[in-house]
Amino acid sequence: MSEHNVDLKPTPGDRFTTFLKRKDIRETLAWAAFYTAGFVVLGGVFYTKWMPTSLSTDMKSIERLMVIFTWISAPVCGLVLSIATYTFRHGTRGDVPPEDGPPIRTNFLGVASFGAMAGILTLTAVVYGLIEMNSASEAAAKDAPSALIVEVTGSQWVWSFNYPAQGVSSNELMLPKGQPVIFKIHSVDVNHSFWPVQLGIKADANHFQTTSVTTTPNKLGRLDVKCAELCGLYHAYMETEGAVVEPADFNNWVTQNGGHSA
Ligand SMILES: [Cu+2]
Repeated sequence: MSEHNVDLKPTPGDRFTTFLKRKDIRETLAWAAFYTAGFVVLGGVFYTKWMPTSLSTDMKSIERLMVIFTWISAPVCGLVLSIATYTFRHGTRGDVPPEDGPPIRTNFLGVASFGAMAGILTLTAVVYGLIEMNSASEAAAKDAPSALIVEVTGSQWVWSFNYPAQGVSSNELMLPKGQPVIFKIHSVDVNHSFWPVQLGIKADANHFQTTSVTTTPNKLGRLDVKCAELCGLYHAYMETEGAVVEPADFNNWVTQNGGHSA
């Protein structure tokens, strides 16, 4: 009877249990849990604190997206870092390298579970991104009739803004709170990228085509406008400021700059 038992091959479950009992695997998994937890906390608690102030719902949804993507990538990053940490702590030093371990690419369970995990995480990211994008463009279409039009021109290395309905041009981006705004963006030379940081939007500024992007500022505050496309020697200095202000203050600004309230 006992001889029979000895001859039985271990089931996949048995092999997995033995695998989990190994000292190196336990240490690696402990490190993986530690790093994963670290990235989950980092993404959920600190990222949003370090990000610029949010002055629109688009910026809020970008923040949420960053947090969710950080959480999705946390276990992958945790696993890679844990293997690196284990190797670093126990790696052999000296002239004679240790013998290779068994190859992981022939381990069906290992390859299948890694593939499935990567697939599920990537699909989650893609689907979530598409849903966010769709709801943003739905909102843009709904807001279009009441929107303020701002023509944005990128040139080496200055941003300029034209408000056609108000008859005002400026190098600072002034926006009234609560009104949807459509940016019509183009470049007079090379490719730039229009990035009003606190609004959570970014769009290419090209020479031969006008791109447009829509958002609604929902909070008062300072705006930083930067170029997000490497566009030459002074690319890093291609920035200007602006503000989201009360509608009455916006109208005053328009009149002070020789325009008329639309
Ligand atoms: Cu630029």
